[in-house]
Amino acid sequence: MSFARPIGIALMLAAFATVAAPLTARAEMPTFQIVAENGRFTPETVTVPANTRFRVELTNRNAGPEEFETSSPLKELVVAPGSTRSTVFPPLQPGTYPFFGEFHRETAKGQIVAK
Ligand SMILES: [Cu+2]
Repeated sequence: MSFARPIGIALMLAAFATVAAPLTARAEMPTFQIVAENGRFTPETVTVPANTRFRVELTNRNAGPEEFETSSPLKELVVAPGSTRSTVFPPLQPGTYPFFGEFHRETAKGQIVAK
């Protein structure tokens, strides 16, 4: 059917216009995904640009809640099992910033390295 194609394209463009604005806004800030699973974080080392705001997005695949935490700068992000939440970090000086999982302190450890 010859008319189906233009309608399909129009629908695609409409859908794209709806989705494009939030995607563009998110793209402006570097975002780093961390997965909590089996009481650990993956990856355990996250390299971020120094002196730049960035977002950490934590997905929790543990059976229970996890709290992603850094003491410098102070950040606490509680994530329910099966959920993803994010937090924005301020610009960091070059250096290493440890993080840990409050609910799996022995095993859930990592570091943000700002370069
Ligand atoms: Cu805490």
